[in-house]
Amino acid sequence: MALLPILEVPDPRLRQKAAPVQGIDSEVTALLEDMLETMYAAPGIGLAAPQVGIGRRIVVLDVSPKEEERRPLRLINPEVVETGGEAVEAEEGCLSLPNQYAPVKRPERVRVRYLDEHGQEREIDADGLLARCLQHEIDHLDGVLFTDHLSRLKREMLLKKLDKQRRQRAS
Ligand code: GNR
Ligand code: NI
Repeated sequence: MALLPILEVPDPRLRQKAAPVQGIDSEVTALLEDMLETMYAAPGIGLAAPQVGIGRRIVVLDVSPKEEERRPLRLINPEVVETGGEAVEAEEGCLSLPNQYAPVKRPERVRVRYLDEHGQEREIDADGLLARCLQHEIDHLDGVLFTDHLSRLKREMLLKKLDKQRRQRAS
């Protein structure tokens, strides 16, 4: 197991479209475990492979509120196959934009199809935080960040705050 460095904006690797996983070998299963360890340590509720510099369609996620009751999800080649409900707005953050939060409007429900770590095809029907996190992570696989869903003004304000925070930490 290993902690992986998390890339932050404006790293261009966060903007590349990730490639589908062809076969689930020991390299992929080791990466899933390293990503989970990295996500829990951050701490975060999701992590996509491009955030650790790997351009593959791999996501880990755990939205369970209690540290003692971990519910890790390992998703390979995940895709949203259906959305439902209303578009709902809720606060998002991202480990690649540390300490920056903004409300994002997304469909309330999603059905996601993916391969599990054994290569078995599965589907999840999600709402609430899980639905939001799944959409946020699948966006990362396409080089999309939550700030892309904001108005230009809100995005620029958020990026300015990130910049200011970095300059303050540096001095
Ligand atoms: O830890 C995270 N929290 C979060 C909160 C609301 C919506 C999405 C997320 S995902 C984020 C971790 C992360 O950056 N995943 O890509
Ligand atoms: Ni993120």
